[in-house]
Amino acid sequence: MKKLFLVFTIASLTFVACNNKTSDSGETTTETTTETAPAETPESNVATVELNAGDDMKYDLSEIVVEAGQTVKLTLHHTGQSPATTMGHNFVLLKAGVDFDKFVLATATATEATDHIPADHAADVIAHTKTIGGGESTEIEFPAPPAGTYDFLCSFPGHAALMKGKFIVE
Ligand SMILES: [Cu+2]
Repeated sequence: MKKLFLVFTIASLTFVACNNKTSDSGETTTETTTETAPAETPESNVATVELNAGDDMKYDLSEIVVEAGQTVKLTLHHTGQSPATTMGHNFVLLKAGVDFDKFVLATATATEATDHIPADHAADVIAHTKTIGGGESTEIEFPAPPAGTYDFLCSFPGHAALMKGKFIVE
């Protein structure tokens, strides 16, 4: 965004400079010397992750790999039709060292109000999406944690047995 603004500013300045020139000479040659700024390098610092889950209670990825230092832009798509109240899905990324089974056990009592994140385990979570139903999508953005292997899961009650995977930061 900043870059785009800068390009715009340069473009504006160029335009002003050209304008002065033409008014000096009195000519109205609209020579469009669009001095193109160097092409913007693709945002390699963003890891785009598309994660799907349907009514079959499965993610389509069991492993997500990103690079340290990247910003993770993760979109979760619920490709099924069931509502969030009966077949809700989310994406929860746990901190390193968190006891997976203990966390899952605690999700049994977590409610929709907290997106099925157990309140007393909120500190175990690096990032999570909201819980969505069939046909919905949700997106989150977070900085990749330090290099390592992390657990991710759907914390809707009973789902983590099938809906889980490894989030690897290289
Ligand atoms: Cu789920």
